[in-house]
Amino acid sequence: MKTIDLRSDTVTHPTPAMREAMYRAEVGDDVFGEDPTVNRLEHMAAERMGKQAALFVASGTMGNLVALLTHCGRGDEVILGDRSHTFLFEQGGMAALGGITPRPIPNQPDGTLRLEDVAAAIRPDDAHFPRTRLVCLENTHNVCNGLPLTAEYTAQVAQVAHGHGLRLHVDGARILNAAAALRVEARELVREADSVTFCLSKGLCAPVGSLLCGDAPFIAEARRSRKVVGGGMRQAGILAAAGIVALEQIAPRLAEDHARARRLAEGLAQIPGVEVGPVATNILYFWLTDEVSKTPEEVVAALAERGVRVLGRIDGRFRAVTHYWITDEDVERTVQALRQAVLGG
Ligand code: TLP
Repeated sequence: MKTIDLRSDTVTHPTPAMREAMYRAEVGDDVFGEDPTVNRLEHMAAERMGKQAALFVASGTMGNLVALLTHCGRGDEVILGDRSHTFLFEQGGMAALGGITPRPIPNQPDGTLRLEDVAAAIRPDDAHFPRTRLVCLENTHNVCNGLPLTAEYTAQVAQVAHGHGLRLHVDGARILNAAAALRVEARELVREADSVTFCLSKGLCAPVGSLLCGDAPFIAEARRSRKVVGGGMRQAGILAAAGIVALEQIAPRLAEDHARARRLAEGLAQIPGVEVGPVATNILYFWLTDEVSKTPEEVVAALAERGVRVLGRIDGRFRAVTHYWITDEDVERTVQALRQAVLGG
């Protein structure tokens, strides 16, 4: 029986076309800037995000960290959402490694930050305070139901940030999902942002890698920051080759994952005792009402016995993420499995 792994889109394995491209990749030493496949991927990524340049990094976490290290100096402060991945799930790397203070402000249920909250959090010039340097947004917003932020909203945040001499970074780990859901080009979503990270190794199926994009001087500086955190990779074209296939072949089909997430949500919502959050991309959250006597751990275990894996520990909610390897039949099987897990039988 196939295991239906909905814990994350990070579980995706590379496609046969990716493995073939990796096998054939032309490589060189990327620390010397001589890996033609990395150079091609960086060029494609910059073009896609409408920025001058891009930098291939090992992970989304590294992309965000390198961005923050490049935008900020020691003692500077960053305004970001209190439910953002960078604040919650990146080990406070900005503080640990960069001496940068996070200034979390409330994420609204749709993943946005209120413009007035952003403006109010910006520090005045006073020797008592750190200097506010940067605002971060997350698109799609992982914990906030995988919802996409619009181009208009991001431009408004950029206006507030730039109006105060700050810069704007977007953690766009899943920005191509946002673009597919909103039916716009990704570059529109980050037009006013100073930098954006996006990931190849989530819904795009590549085995490893993310890209940090921005203007050429910023990326030149980011290249230094990447090196100091040990991210200078050598014949990284082996990895970049899979990323090129991801952009060419997988990015155009992300809407299929979104349609399956919607169908999954509709099916799960039919089960008595199960409630489902809003779904706009490939991430969906569901939870159990009080009338269900089973604990979340029991439900996760009962699903696992039926070959279905979900995450069950995000604010008491379960998370299911659709991706390239999830079929229509898997969606049906998951609905049946949850029905049995919750209702018994
Ligand atoms: N998210 C992972 C887990 O860490 C939670 C997942 O399964 O969703 N930004 C966002 C918005 C992310 O969702 C993630 C990973 C990252 C950054 C970090 O990317 P990696 O795992 O490549 O360091």
